[in-house]
Amino acid sequence: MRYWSVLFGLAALVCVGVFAYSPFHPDWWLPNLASDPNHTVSTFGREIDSLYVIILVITGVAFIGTQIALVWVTWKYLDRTDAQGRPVRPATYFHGSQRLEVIWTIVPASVLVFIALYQMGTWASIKFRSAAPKVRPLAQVTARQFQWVMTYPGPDGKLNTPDDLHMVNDLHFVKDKTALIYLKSSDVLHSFFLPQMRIKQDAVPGLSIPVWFDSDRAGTFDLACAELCGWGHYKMRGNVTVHENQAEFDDWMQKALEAQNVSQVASSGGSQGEVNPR
Ligand SMILES: [Cu+2]
Repeated sequence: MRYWSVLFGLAALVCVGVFAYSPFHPDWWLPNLASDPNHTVSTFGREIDSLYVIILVITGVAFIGTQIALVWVTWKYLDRTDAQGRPVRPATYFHGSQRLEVIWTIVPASVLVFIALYQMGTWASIKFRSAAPKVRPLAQVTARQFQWVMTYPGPDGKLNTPDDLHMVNDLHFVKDKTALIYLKSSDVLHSFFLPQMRIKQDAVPGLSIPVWFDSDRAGTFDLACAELCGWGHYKMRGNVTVHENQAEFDDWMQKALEAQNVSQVASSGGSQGEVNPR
């Protein structure tokens, strides 16, 4: 029976078929806006996507090549016996092939070196501190079990002053402007993940890590924690709002500050020290 070669062949065909179909189905491909599924909103995202596609093509060619070899070998060298139950083609034993060993070491090694060198520029512009944009920080984001605490500088433009705005799981920034945050963790490792912007950065206790990103579309996006950080890991889902322009952002900030001040007055028992009769 050539059962195994048929099975391996079919499995490989299904895999290749699924991959070929995925780019045409928004939910199966890389996360983008539902209204514009073929557009990646962030500058780095487009670079990351092209790297991803290059790696996918390399691994795809290797996958198809090895699957064809596997199916062909299992098909051709089927274990057959004659009427007396003896093998038609006795097995031969040999001690490897030095030439093959050298080839299949050098080829993957050169591919890996190529990928390592090719992605260096992108990596540097996304992750190196020296590449961090010289802009006013948008916020400080502190991860903790199990939420994102966002602290925005208030009207004085400085962080860690009494007029700061504190939000939970709610990130806001402006379209076409690079947003710079400082990422912290107050307990364990978390990972700040903006899928549509293709940004992922670990939040490490004791470190304040600059993270920057942008979007050329306004709208609402996702924030997730990409590091299993405890039982409530799934709760660390946040909302990202990209505002159309600075005025819209300022408007939101103004309203949020007012709401925060109202709740502060209420929790301190009113401005005259009256206690809410509840
Ligand atoms: Cu987490």
